[in-house]
Amino acid sequence: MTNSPETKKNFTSYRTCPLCEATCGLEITYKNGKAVTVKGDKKDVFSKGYLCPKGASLAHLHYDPDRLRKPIIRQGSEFREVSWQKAFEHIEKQLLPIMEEHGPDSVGVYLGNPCSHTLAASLCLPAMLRALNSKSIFTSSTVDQMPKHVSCGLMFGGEKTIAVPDIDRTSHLLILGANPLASNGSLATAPNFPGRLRALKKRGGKLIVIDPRKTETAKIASEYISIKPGGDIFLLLAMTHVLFEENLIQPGRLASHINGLELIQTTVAPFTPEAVQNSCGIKANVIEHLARELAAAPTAIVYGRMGISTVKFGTAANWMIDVLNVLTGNLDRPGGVMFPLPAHMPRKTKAGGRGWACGRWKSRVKGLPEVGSEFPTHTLCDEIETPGKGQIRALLTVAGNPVIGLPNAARVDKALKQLEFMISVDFYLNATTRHAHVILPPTGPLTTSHYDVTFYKLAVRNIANYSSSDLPKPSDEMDKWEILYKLGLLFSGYGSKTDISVMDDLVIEKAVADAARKPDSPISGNTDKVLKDLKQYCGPDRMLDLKIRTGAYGDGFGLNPDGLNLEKLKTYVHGLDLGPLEPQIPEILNTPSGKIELAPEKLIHDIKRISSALKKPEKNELLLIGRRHLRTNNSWLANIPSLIKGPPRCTLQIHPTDAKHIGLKDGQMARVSSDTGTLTTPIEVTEDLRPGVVCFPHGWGHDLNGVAMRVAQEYNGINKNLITDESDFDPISGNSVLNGVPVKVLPVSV
Ligand SMILES: Nc1nc2c(c(=O)[nH]1)N[C@H]1C(S)=C(S)[C@@H](COP(=O)(O)OP(=O)(O)OC[C@H]3O[C@@H](n4cnc5c(=O)[nH]c(N)nc54)[C@H](O)[C@@H]3O)O[C@H]1N2
Ligand SMILES: Nc1nc2c(c(=O)[nH]1)N[C@H]1C(S)=C(S)[C@@H](COP(=O)(O)OP(=O)(O)OC[C@H]3O[C@@H](n4cnc5c(=O)[nH]c(N)nc54)[C@H](O)[C@@H]3O)O[C@H]1N2
Ligand code: SF4
Ligand SMILES: [Mo]
Repeated sequence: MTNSPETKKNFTSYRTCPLCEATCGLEITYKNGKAVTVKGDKKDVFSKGYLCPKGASLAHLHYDPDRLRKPIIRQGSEFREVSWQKAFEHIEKQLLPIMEEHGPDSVGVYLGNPCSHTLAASLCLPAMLRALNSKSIFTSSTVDQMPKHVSCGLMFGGEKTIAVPDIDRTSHLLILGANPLASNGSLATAPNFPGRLRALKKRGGKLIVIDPRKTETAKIASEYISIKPGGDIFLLLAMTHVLFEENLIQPGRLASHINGLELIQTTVAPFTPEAVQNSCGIKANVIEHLARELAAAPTAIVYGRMGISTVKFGTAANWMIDVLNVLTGNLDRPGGVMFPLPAHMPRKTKAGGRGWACGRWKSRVKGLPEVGSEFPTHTLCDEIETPGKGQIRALLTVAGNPVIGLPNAARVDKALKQLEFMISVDFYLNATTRHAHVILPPTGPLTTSHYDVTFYKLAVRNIANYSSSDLPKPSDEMDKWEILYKLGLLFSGYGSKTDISVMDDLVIEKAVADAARKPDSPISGNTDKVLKDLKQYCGPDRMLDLKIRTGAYGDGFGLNPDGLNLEKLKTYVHGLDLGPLEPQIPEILNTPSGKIELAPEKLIHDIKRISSALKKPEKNELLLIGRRHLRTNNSWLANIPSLIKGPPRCTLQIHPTDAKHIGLKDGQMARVSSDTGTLTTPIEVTEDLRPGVVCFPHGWGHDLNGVAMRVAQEYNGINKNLITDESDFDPISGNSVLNGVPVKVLPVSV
């Protein structure tokens, strides 16, 4: 059975699920040219048959009648279908004069989460952005994982040099603020994360979960420890303190590859377990026991995600997590946290490099530093609302729903309304895209090729798996890369009639030239032949072939005949297992010193802010945290009936003591308010929460005028970001605070 687009009607295909970070293999059966069943691919080298309800619904997404297939243009509040040519002509007519008159920065871009989940966006967005040349770039990273990029940038010299938990070989896993049983894992690509956690326990390992809520993951843990929202930085500093205090520092092989050990010791000195216990809500003796057990384990991992990133000290918490991994000798060793080496990247062969920098330019209105070549999303509205040179007058959103995903959503909604022009590359008419003047829908998930550029770089094994499109793309649909390149051509002044192949050729020529310039490149001096060899593909497939062939396992365009290329990879329909992760320090380090910078100045400087927070008197307030459900994907899978069914999930969870104190009973309606806004929601009383903490999911609130997602609109959910506060953020990364938001809860009658 091949995995290429089939002309026959009845067949089975094997492809990777693009919906979350886990990259599960799917087995899809087609009858009469239509996908009828989606199962887990038992032969998939990575997921081995596992799938979750979202993966099982992929065909529903593909055939969803509300999913847009053709471009639509808005006139007033009405959208009408137009041809692709008309849509691009419209953009040319409306957008180019804005760019010409006000400069490229007047066009803002918001890139949403699924941009990391498609081959086309991963490989073709950069060229489109280069063509636009705007500094007004925003992405969902600053309501998510930006703190991790910053801490890794500063410590290892690369924002994408992220060490992932080697969960299959560890004996001790300490999880802070992640709930992989619902999320399937993040910055840790591991299909069947739940199964891998159970296997860890079965082989005698220990799983500890630290979270303000006794989550699904906490419930299968060996030990669950409840923490105050935002308290992780104090806990982590104190654990490090204990390691020094009790002579438990044992970096092992890493000892000769680290800078800043003494500075870390003096930095953590004041953070004794006794000093922090009130601020993190964990007793001093428990903190000591956590540190001692971590140091004693033969192999161990400290791993944290959303719950430690979307808080006031998110960057510092991510930093201290890796400091703990280094000090216990667990960074870059099997069973600890390790750096993947995916097929589409070359192996770095020499320690050291240019390092990582941020703040190279500042935002116009608030003077906020650029981080990772983007500005924090919390300042997007400032840039749209504030007149002056460089004001954002037009916006392009690609696979994003900022009206639901960003804090102070009501302000975002209002700001988008005032734009002179807005384009959305998206296949739903949703809370955000209803503001667009043109929506350009990419083809569905079964008519496009796939390879996880982002997530194989974060996978707990080195894996490569390519999926061709299962079905031929209908002639009147466009793939995302084609849309992006067409926009790129428009931005470069080529005109709406110019063929996509013009941009495609320009992009591959640049990519080949760049690849040839890299140290140890297998193709230097050989670029003409390479370009000829790449001719069999176009778009992202061609980029991927180049990356794989010049990558760590590649054929080097003939230099290493047994090596990998896309053609070969295609024959591994169940994926290619390139083996367990291997140590890569020091070569992988890109810091100017060639060492791990344990104590970067920016982060040491942040200790002042942390110390003053430690000294602040406690307020008696309820703190709001978030939760994810296995059958959601942020805001956007809510139109799939099989994912939406069941008891209502959009409830405010509250501890019985707090409920009693407020006078609320299970099922009653409550009004939740913050400095930003108010929402009304049913209450769910549960002992799973820590007293003083309430919990509400994000991603809801589709029932807005103009949305065309019939299933989602009927669901009685409300947008949590009506009450989160865009002015609260971690200044180091610009990341928004979405967990630990102070709120008041009252019965609705009051
Ligand atoms: N089913 C499903 N899967 C998803 C998604 C989805 O929407 N639905 N979204 C995907 C995306 S975009 C992402 S980024 C990942 C996120 O992946 P995860 O981070 O694993 O997911 P969350 O459920 O947000 O887990 C965060 C946890 O942090 C806890 N928490 C809150 N505040 C604190 C705190 O101050 N300290 C500590 N220690 N814990 C805290 C919360 O209770 C929660 O259990 O999930 C991805 N997978
Ligand atoms: N309060 C609170 N807010 C949060 C979070 C939280 O935990 N709490 N989580 C945050 C996190 S981690 C994230 S990642 C963000 C997510 O926020 P966003 O990334 O802004 O939006 P999503 O809700 O993921 O919606 C994705 C959009 O992409 C479209 N889409 C899906 N697939 C494709 C595709 O292949 N191509 C194109 N062109 N479009 C596609 C969908 O129709 C939808 O409009 O939300 C953040 N917001
Ligand atoms: S866990 Fe993620 S990748 Fe696997 S089937 Fe579910 S949504 Fe798809
Ligand atoms: Mo995310």
